[in-house]
Amino acid sequence: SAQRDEAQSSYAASETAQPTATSETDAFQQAILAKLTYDVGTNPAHATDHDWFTATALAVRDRAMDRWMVSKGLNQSVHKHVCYFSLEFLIGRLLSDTLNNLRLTDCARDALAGLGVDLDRIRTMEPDAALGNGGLGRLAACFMESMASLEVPAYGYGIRYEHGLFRQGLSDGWQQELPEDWLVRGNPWEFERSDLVYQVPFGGFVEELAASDGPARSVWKPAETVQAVAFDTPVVGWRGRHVNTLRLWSARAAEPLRLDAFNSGDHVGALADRTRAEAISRVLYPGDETEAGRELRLRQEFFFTSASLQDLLARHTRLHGDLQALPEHAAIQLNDTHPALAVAELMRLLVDERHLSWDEAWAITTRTLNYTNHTLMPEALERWPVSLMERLLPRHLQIIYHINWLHLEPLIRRSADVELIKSVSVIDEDQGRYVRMGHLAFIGAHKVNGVSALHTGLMRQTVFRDLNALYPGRIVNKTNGITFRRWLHQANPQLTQILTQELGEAVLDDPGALIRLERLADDGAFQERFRNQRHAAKVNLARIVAERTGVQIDPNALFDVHIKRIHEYKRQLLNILEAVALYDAMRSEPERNWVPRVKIFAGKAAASYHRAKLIIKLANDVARVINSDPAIAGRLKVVFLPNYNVSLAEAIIPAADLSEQISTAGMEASGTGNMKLALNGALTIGTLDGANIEIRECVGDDNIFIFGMTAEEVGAYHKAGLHRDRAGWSPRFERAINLITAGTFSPDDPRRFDSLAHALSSDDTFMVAADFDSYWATQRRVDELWQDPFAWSRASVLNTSRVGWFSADRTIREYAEEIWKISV
Ligand code: T68
Repeated sequence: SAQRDEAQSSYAASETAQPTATSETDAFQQAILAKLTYDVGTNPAHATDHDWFTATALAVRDRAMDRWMVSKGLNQSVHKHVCYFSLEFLIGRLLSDTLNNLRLTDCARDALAGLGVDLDRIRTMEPDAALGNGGLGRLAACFMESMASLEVPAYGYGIRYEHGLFRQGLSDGWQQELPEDWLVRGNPWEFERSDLVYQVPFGGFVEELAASDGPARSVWKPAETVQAVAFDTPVVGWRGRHVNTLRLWSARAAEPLRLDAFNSGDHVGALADRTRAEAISRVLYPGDETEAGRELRLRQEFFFTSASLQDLLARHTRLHGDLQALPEHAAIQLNDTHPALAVAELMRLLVDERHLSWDEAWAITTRTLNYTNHTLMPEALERWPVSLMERLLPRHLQIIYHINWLHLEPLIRRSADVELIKSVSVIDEDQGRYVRMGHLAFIGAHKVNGVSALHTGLMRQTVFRDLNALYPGRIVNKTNGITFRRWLHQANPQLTQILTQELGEAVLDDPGALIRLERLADDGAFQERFRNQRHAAKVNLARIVAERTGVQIDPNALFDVHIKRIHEYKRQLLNILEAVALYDAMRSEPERNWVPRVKIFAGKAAASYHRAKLIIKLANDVARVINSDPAIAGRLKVVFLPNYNVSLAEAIIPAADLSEQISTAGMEASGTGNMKLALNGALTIGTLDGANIEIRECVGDDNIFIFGMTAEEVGAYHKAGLHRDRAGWSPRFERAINLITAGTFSPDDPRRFDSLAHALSSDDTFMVAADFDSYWATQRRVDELWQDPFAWSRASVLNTSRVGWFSADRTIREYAEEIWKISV
């Protein structure tokens, strides 16, 4: 009822409000009110903030519809379109994004204000669409926005998970995974296409049918069929010029229930088949610690791959007829190997269902598919047990074997080295038999790409070395990018305002214009505006930190930010150890002129990744002790912000002074947070890894803090076995470890972190000890620069001005030109 009172008084306010400024605002206000009444079914007197959000989203969505229809027509008639296959789309909220791209933000703000409603408040009512884990899923979302903005005709294909990435709670500093429920209050952006349904078969067996007039035909007799129902979301490009479609599949059982069982009293069992079918689109990334979990994951992969390919073929047949022309009309991009079954499924659809010859089908498949690799870490390369694939997808296993045979046969014929044959085979037979999905994708693709220059080079030298020699030129680099519309214009309106004032509106359309900011880097007055804007963002973040953690932080301190998934290779542990060492140093030399610093961590650990969860607990334990120690007088604070997501990132990034990009060299394929932070004026402290290397090339050596071993040195270190030797530990590092193992931060359980310390001394795979001293020394250089506000601001401005190249628009243009052969 409090809410109702608030709404009522808002309504009263609206009656006395000034007449709105323009007829556009007026019209928009009427549209919102109409949505509130006719679609939400309430009125201003009773509307909750969420009701207002829904009404506003629906009114905004209407403004994109005409363009969507035009774009769809265009997408279907033009020469070629992209199908971006991704098991993840980490979208976040859409209201601000859509308003911004339609240039309707001010109009909506005024229209709502006239009704006594605050746009900034109701936009927080929208739940994040968290249909992804991290960088890979966010990249897909940035690419979708960028393709729409560049008017590249595209469909995104994925799964409409009912539950996205878990919500992270903290209980006494331990991560808790809580279910996420983004759809419970409805989703105003999507359109259910109840009659756009495909049948996705599973299991059963393959029958070989002898044909009188040719070779035998294979007929798959599946045991089970699941329906894929399409849900479409319009993806509005910059200035609303083009609108693409994100098509997500929801799983539905062929039969809603077994009525006979239900009527005979088995109310639960009657729904068992339905539950099993619908499990496919129930959750993002089902736990893969159990056999059942792994099987569900494979079912998800096949489900969305098959439905998407069927949809593409149906569209192509309807519009163009001739299947041979598919590669001229569509380019499929496989986002990692999760949709790699597309190689076998497209072959099956073309050969078994459309009766093309193998060779014709193979030519179409390999000219249509492309594959993006996002990791070279052996444990992250997807492999499926042959036995599981045989049970779930018997026909696909046959096709994969045949593909592999045709691929290996020339090598066998010329008596190639056995080791070579083993290394390029799609089947890994070293210990048990597995299908290597990366190899399958590689062989079935026209182009294979890495996501940064270093990563692509390592692809050629390591995992895909022999395949690269067999198929020279297939591997290309496409360094990642981010959409500036979300990560600058919308996440940081204050900075954007400064940019447009100085560089003109053109900077909104062309990130290349940012470089003209360089001339202001040394301008004291400009620097002050730049700093003021940053200060405001820091005050805002300090408020969020206080609300969510109870910790008070000083916006004048250096905000040192480490935000990303928690993973050993990303080395949050290295950062925490530096905090411990700094704390130790501050206590022993309290009189020194220490730079006030706030270390801000945020990120989720995989539910089954116990060591990563222990690192979260360590961060929280260290934070508690440091934050409450009067001896250091608040000069160091450590905070762990729970439930990191896209929306929280939008608040943290504009407020970051220092960006932690400290992965073990050679392990982070690219990183994209590094780009977002640099764009918003943070200085990077980082290793020569992933896109950090290219960021350094753009911003210049003097405006980035590089430390640690190179990828090559890490390789040599491993080879020499030095990571198993604690002899080289520095006294400072040793002291930091000893403080932790002495229970300084965990008096309730002094042994809590022994396993972490032990791992560092017996097998420091991630080079935490080896890189520590260099990291420490570099952090002290950071302190030094911070004490010179002019020099720091100069470097900060230069970061913003020099990273225009990392726009996803540049990346998408490169994909379009070199991989998709689509003119932009
Ligand atoms: C990330 N990968 C890379 N994977 O780690 C990062 N994996 O360097 C890169 O910038 C980014 O991709 C974009 O290219 C991931 O995010 C996953 O999220 C993932 C999910 C499921 C299975 C395996």
